[in-house]
Amino acid sequence: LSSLTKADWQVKAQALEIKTGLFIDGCFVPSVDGNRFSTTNPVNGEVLAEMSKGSTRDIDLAVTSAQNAWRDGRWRHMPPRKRMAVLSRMADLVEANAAELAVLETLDMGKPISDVLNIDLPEVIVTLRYFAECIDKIEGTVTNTVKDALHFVLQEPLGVVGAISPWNYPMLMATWKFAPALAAGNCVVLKPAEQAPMSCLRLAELFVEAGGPTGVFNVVNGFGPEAGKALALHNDIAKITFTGSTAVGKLMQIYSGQSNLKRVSLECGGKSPQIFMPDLKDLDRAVDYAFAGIYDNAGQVCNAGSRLLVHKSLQEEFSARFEQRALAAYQPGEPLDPVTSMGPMVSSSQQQAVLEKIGRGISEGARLSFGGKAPEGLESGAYVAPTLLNSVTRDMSPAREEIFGPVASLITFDTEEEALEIANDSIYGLAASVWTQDVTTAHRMVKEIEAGVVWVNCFGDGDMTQPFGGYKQSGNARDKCFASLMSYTQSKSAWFSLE
Ligand code: TXE
Repeated sequence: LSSLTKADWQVKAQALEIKTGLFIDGCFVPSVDGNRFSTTNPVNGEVLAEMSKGSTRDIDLAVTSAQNAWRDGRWRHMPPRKRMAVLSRMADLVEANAAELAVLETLDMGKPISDVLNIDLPEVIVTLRYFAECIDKIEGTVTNTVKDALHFVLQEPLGVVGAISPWNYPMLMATWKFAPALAAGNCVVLKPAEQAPMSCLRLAELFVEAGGPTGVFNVVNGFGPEAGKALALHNDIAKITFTGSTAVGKLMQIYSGQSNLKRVSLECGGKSPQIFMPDLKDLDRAVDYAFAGIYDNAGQVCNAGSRLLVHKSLQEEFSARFEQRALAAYQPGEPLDPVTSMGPMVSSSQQQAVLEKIGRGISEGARLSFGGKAPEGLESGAYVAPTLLNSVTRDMSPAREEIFGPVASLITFDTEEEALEIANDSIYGLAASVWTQDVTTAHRMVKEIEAGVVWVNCFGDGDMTQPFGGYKQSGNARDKCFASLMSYTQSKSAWFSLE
């Protein structure tokens, strides 16, 4: 696929067959009331498809389908190696259908096609393979107890899991949820984000094509306050797994309390600091990570490294190289063109929100180094040019609020203590990085930073063994990793009297 040109991808986009129904019980069905919503291409605002719009009744149908599958055990009682084979085959099918999935994602969300091919899809595939491989590694324990008893602890699936996913990595964020949930033996109802509803339908269909039983994995598109809320309030959902804004994450906990006290796992927003200490080894390398950390996916990343905490002695050189290198690497363009490294925002409302937040930062005293507007020639799309706000202080809104766009805020510091104080002065705590050559400084700072992920001398690197999730209001869950799989299980203690 790497040899395809923009024209080739445009031909594929023209020929695309878009599934628009809800995926319930292994079939595409219209919503009960026949309602639909338009999904649009953020490059030009054109309507791509009229998607079935699920509401409470559709969620009920999907949950019933998943409950039936759960009760008759068609998935959880399938031998572990067979379930492993299904998820592995699904990974193979994702690979085989990569071109189609990439076009769906690019058209719907505006993400550059080369990002989908080189980042999103390989990660979807590795996530499926990793959790497939984990299936027969789930073990219980036998505890060391008194002579007249035998005590063992089983890890069992929860039941039907509701997954609510965001639009920034539509397939990948959904896969981080449904893959471990399915691997643990649960059934799933997924509610993707309404801004990018197309690709997850195909994933669920590929699960069935791979030999997954019908009813085990259902997808209901629809709006958050209708379909999402109905799912989170449903009494037959054992757990809600959510990625999205902190505000909606809080609602999830309320919905749980208002219904059946379902488990709630949350992966929410961030305001991640990238800290550049004065002794860092290679400024160009640090700068390259710094701008990739904020401009990848046009900044629509929960762990985006949106606060650049730069030691005063480095500021001038850092800013100059950042501008020069970032603008060479990130030029917004047509996402179907394989050379494009930055697409539009997911929607024009997201674009407006980002531009407003930049304007607010400037009115509070931040200095615009570059960007800050829609790039020239691309005004008809939801684009925001890569932006650097300089002279930001910790009380200004760009230092405190998630912008979720390609906007870096540069804040300077004098001492390690001050850097840590600024880094931790946030309601969020998803990720952070520290750049230093001094191993004791690095260890000290890793310990002091309030974040679920801390990178040292890099940003965003990792693999499937890495727990991904936040401290504080960035959430309470950890995606990826074996522990994530176990969070879709519950323990059962079996105590045998031997007397
Ligand atoms: O997220 P929402 P939005 C942040 C980012 C962004 C902001 C708003 O700052 O600018 O959130 O984005 C569903 N009951 N992140 O509005 O609303 C919704 O349909 C049940 C961070 O798109 O949180 C979607 O499926 N569900 C982030 C999902 O929640 C509801 C990714 C996320 O939507 C609901 C996305 C409700 N009442 C945005 N309201 C990250 N951490 O990666 C909405 N939803």
